[in-house]
Amino acid sequence: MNKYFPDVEKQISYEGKDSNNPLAFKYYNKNQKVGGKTMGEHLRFSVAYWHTLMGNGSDIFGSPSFKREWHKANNPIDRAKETMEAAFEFFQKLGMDYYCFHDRDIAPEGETFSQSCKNLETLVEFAKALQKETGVKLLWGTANLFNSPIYSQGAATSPNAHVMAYAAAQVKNAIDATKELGGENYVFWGGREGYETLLNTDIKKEQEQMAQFLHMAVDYKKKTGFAGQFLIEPKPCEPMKHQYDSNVATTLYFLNEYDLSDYFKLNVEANHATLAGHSFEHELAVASAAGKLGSVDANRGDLLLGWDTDQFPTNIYSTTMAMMVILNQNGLGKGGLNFDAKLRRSSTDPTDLFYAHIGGMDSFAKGLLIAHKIIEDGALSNFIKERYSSFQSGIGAKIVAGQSGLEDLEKWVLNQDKPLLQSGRQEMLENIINSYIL
Ligand code: XLS
Ligand code: NI
Ligand code: NI
Repeated sequence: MNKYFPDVEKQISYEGKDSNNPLAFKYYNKNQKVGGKTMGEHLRFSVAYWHTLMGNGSDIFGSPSFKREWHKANNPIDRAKETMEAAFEFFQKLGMDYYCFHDRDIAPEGETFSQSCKNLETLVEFAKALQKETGVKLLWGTANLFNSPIYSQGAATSPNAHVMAYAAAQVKNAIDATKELGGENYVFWGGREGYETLLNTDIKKEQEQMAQFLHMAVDYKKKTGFAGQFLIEPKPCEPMKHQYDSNVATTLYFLNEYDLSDYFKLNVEANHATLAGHSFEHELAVASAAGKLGSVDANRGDLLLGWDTDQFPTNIYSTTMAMMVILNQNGLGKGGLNFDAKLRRSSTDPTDLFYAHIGGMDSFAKGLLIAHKIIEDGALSNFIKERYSSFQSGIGAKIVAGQSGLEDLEKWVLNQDKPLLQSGRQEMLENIINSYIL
């Protein structure tokens, strides 16, 4: 396929860090072994269909600015098919193994619900053939439950039962589409599941609805034998003021509270972490500590802008910290690193999509190499182990074993001198990290 990206003639290749070819990888060398796995297996990169294929450069103040041959056909089905052809040409030229979509990205909404379902079926068939031809796979599918005006007061958490039912029917079809295409995961992102004002909202009722909605999805997954992993993607706000899955810890609590924990993992997005007032690595680490880090939406925000700018990741410090969490939990399993990221409105050419993804992939590849070395050398883990070593023997071991209560501890303390505190050595450790990065 060579139609929509004529400026990129052949597949992007790895040329090493001294190359000055802007259309080559400097660090991402797919088959290079890092520890026991190849870079490709570690990183499992994915293209986000909505930004990369559907993005047109418009924002709330401005009209479309991108030139896209695949957006030109008048008939919506023809346009969707051409967009998908462009997608697979892009995936192949980039050497990308995975992609992700919303139902309404790949197939246009019809006049009626049943027409929308038919459109989706048509495009799923089309995608299936292209996946077979190219070997590109679906990392995850999802339903767009935020664009249509009917969802303006929530989808699963709408005050209107008909709307909740409509969202459920849409999710059923999106799960079917994901299953048909061999999707390895299915994502729930609740952009409209939240509220604007307490004056018209029953929080408890809405959260119960959301739980019930997710239980219905779990039942359907069991019934149909869909083997993909269900993922929830937390975000604190935007488009709603308060979103129920506001960060990792809140989402973990919600899953436990409503007996959903066994069926879900989390899809952690960098820019959602920072919007929640956390760092990307904090959210990854909290999810990982609970055994629930399933996949990642790899992007970055801008700390000077208070919204989801969805920029391509370029910060090596951040990718290093992220890859340390991922390597320490032995990878993402079925998950991957999905570039939920978009070009700036002024980056108007299709070739800019290549520069953006190459930069993101190289940043994570470099982060992987650095994180692997830090872990292999025990540069942090030895220090951390030593820092908690007082729990390995004596009174510490007794506490861990649950063998002492408050009274025993008081008795023990009364016979001791004051505790001796050791330095946390933060600055020294920061220097160590820099010595690996620089
Ligand atoms: C929006 C979300 C969205 C999800 C998929 O902020 O990141 O794109 O990843 O619905
Ligand atoms: Ni996302
Ligand atoms: Ni986002």
